[in-house]
Amino acid sequence: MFGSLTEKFSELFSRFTTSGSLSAQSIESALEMVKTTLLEADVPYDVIEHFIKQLQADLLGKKINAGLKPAELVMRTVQDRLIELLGGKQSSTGFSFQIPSVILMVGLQGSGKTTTLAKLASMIQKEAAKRNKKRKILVCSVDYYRPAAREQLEILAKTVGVDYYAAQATDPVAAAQEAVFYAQKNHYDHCFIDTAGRLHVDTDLLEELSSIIKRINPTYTFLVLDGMIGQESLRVAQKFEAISNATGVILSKMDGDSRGGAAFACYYMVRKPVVFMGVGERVEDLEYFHPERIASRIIGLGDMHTLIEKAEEKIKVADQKDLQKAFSQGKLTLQDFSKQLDMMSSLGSLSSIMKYIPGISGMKIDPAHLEKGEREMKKFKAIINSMTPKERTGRSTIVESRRKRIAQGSGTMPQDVVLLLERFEQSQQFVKILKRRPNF
Ligand SMILES: Nc1nc2c(ncn2[C@@H]2O[C@H](COP(=O)(O)OP(=O)(O)O)[C@@H](O)[C@H]2O)c(=O)[nH]1
Ligand SMILES: [Mg+2]
Repeated sequence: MFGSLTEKFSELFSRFTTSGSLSAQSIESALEMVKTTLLEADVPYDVIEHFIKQLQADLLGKKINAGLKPAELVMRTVQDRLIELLGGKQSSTGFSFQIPSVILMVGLQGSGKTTTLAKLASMIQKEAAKRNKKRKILVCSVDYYRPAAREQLEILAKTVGVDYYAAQATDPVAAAQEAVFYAQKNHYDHCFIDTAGRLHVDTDLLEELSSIIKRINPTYTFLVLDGMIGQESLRVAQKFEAISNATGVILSKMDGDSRGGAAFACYYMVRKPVVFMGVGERVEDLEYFHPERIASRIIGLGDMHTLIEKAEEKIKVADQKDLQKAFSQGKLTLQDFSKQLDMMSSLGSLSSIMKYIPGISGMKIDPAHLEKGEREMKKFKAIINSMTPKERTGRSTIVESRRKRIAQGSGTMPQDVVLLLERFEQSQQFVKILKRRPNF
């Protein structure tokens, strides 16, 4: 996501570790590098100027104190200024939607409004479920320009389990009004309105949106911007912002090739915080945009907070408990080992987990290595599945002839079975060591 930015920033800090001093000259050359990095990430020039000037003033005025190495000082300064640029420190609980509320999605065609709407609805439900609550959600599309647009939302509504409202009116303003009335009458907690976009911002579109906003007076208006198109999306945002007084921005498509420029400059250019970001096509691919965590990711410090949250969400409590039991008893079976592998893969591919881990996020890792790791995990799963329950729980030893049979049964080679058993052995050792640690 912020791959190349992270890589460059990590490189920048490592320079200071080796040189060990913080002279005016070393600061100058470091800032030059920051500038190039940001230009490559498609950050608008005036945002870069502003950022560099701030860093310059901060760094040149600073004295090295005994406790802090130059690299750490530079890193902290960049981190502080970056957090500020991305929208400042915010509450760590993320965004909470008031009840009842009307939520309007605006943006260009293809920016991701409809998909993001479904993601938000799903997120609201999940957050409520964590507190044993249920939310009544209605969604409605007033896109009368693309024939399939409303159908797309209807299908997504089914997928996430919320109600879809098909308006009688075919005029977008009247249809939006109708949906909001229906939601009020039927006591919905949240009513989402999806609007039509255009390929470019034109007066027709802006007038239509203004009329909708005047008529329904939404509680929240989210401006959805395509994170992949960098600077261009920011110009679009400025035009939308003039009419919509949006609550905030949602950057979509921050997975893939996004160079991060839009995320970097959005708050400065549009004066609206980025609240969420889309990181994939599935309904669960939505994350809060915490400036502190994003700054941390960009400068290569990773984002353990988000990784832990993902883990909590994706891994079944029962599985967590089983493993905890295995750990506390200091005994791990192949069955548990297989569960661990499942947990890893439920979090995503190795490369997608990596970016959250401090120190690794900025590193260039050979994709071939990662692929090998993923292939190995799949093989291990298949091998464990081909074992008998007794073998899986360690009640019978796996002799050579069984190794061959297991390999055949799982479509692997006998040496793969040996490798798995070795890895498992290491894991067992690890669990024993953990058990010896107090407070575990
Ligand atoms: N990779 C990726 N694709 C996305 C994301 N958000 C939306 N898309 C895709 O972008 C395309 C346009 O999305 P859509 O919601 O229909 O845009 P709309 O015209 O603004 O309603 C669809 O193919 C989506 O699957 C995202 O966060 N990541
Ligand atoms: Mg749409």
